[in-house]
Amino acid sequence: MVELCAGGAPGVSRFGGMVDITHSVLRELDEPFDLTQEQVTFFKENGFIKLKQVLSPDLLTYMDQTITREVHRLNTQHLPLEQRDTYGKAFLQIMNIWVYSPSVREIVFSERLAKLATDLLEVEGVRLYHDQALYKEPGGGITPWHADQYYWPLASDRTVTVWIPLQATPMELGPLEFSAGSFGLQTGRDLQIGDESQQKLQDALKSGGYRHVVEPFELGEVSFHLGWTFHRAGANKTDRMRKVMTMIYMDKDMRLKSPENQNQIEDWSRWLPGSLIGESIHSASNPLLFEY
Ligand SMILES: O=C(O)CCC(=O)C(=O)O
Repeated sequence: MVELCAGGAPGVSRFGGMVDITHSVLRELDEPFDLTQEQVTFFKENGFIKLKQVLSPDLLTYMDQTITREVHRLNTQHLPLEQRDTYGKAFLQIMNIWVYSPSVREIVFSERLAKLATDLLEVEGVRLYHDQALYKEPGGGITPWHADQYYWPLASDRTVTVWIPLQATPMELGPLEFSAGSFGLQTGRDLQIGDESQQKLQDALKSGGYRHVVEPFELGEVSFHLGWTFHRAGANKTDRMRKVMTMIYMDKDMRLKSPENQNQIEDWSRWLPGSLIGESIHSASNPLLFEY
């Protein structure tokens, strides 16, 4: 593995040559990664997609070091796992890290990933809703079934999350699982993450006949899922942390809708400050990350 050096200083590549690691990995963040028409169609039909070899091992090493440092610095959850509720056991959740760290900002502002989001949503461009690191601790519990958009006061369904595991993620580490095509299901859209959403949605998705996609993630593989696609994750049965970074994107012309629950009221003031109901969102908290 390449030795990483801070601030663009030279490092030693696996082939023994001197390379400017930081600059070359950061370049990859902005280089385009093109999709096939089949991949766009798959996403449209299933509401999620898993894409292999989107990020190189060297870039992931850099992202792991950069993001994990901030997760440890910003984490405020110190209760033992057994004293937390189901949501609290699922992961350490550190949100909008780009605001606190210029290095994380460069990662979150990746044009490669924002263009992928734009192409999958089939829109002209995307803004950031917020980022979040989701670190499932050793022995951490399941992430219950849910749809993210329950939390968001956003007027259209043109929203997508990129889920980026910072290591290869075998089954025992708790990879993200999807219910293919479930973005059309209306049942359960009013449920926040918890024991009730897990139980009710498990039954509803099973009786609706949706395919449950449960697979490991290779190193470099990422997934994208729509805001209304139901998803979950298994427990972390290992003694290692499951490290994941996510970014939530929305159509660049997204409008704010009237909030429909308390969580949406809180998200409005937290992630969409100054935005007005019925108007398009363009605050400094929601930067435009890619546009054709
Ligand atoms: O990482 C997890 O366990 C859950 C992720 C998730 O729900 C999401 O990214 O929307």
